[in-house]
Amino acid sequence: MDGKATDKKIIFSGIQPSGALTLGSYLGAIKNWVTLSETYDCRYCIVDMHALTSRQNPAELRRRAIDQLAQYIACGLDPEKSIIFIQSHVPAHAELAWVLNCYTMFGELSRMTQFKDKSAKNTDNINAGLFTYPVLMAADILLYQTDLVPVGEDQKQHVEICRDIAGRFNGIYGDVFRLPEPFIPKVGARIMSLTSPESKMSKSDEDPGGCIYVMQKPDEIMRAFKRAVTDSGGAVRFDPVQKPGVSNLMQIYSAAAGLSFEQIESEFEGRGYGDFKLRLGEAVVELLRPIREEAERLAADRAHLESVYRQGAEKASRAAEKTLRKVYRKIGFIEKKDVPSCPSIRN
Ligand code: ATP
Ligand code: LTN
Repeated sequence: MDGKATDKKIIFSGIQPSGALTLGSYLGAIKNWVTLSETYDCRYCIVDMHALTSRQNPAELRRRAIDQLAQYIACGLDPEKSIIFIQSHVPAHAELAWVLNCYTMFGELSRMTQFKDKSAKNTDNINAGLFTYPVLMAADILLYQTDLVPVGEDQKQHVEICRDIAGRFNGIYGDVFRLPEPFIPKVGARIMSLTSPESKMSKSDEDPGGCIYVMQKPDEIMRAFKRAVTDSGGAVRFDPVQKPGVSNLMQIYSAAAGLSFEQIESEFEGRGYGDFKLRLGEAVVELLRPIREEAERLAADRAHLESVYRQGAEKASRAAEKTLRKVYRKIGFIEKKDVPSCPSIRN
């Protein structure tokens, strides 16, 4: 599991502990993580350093990171099979990010959609970290010689810039980094807000009614679906242009219940939106119930969670340091194995 101990493909992904996990991130990313972890060599990260790009309350950030760890496990990730860790525990991420900053162009970062969206929304805190966010993400991915990055559609551009940076670096120094591919689900890649289906369901959404959270209680989930925006005409039919609200709900139902759009259309033939929303709410409640219950149980066992993140950091560091050492050698840094202040893990 450390480095490239097997011939299995390497998977890396992460989520910021900047808010509660949403149904969007579950269906767009984590659900795939669980499936992939059965066959591949996976690293799943809680990217707390990325979360700093928006202002965080320190106590809340700490609590959310540990809760997110419990939720990863409750979703079906097994720390014995996958490396599960917290980004700030592995300093190689910050170190490689600095190096890669020097191989990333101002112009290409200026074109990133997420930077444009987030800086338009947070005009009082357009910090340099928000701008170089994709470089830290590239470091996350490249440190582990990752083959596949399971993410939602919105992160595709970040994986592309990561490939560009890696390709540029390899072009100068030879074959240092493996070029990763995004791995995006067919259904659930872009779940939209329940109240404004033109924008993505997002944990930083100002309207909490637009979001379903993994840890939300059944009655709140049912209420949120009941209030979800639908479209004119009463038919449950998949048509993202004419019927964006209903089509989004169908995406959720399809991903949650494992049904095709045709099966959903025929199930609700001649029935109204009310019936559909009720059934959808029940399906999502049943999907999330075991996750919520298991996460609550795990969150109470702090000692276990601590041992998971400690072991995760140790395994991740070993793999990450291997790549970082190679990078330092290539760019012309003097080996630090003889420098006493460097932790032993680095030697
Ligand atoms: P923020 O609002 O702070 O940007 P977010 O809710 O978009 O956060 P992220 O932490 O950025 O969530 O995303 C975690 C993972 O889940 C990413 O792989 C992302 O692509 C995926 N994801 C997030 N929201 C959705 C969504 N609505 N539909 C599908 N996938 C999603
Ligand atoms: N930018 C991602 C989070 C993220 C990530 C990563 C995803 C940070 N580093 C590495 C995949 C691989 C997001 O979800 N907003």
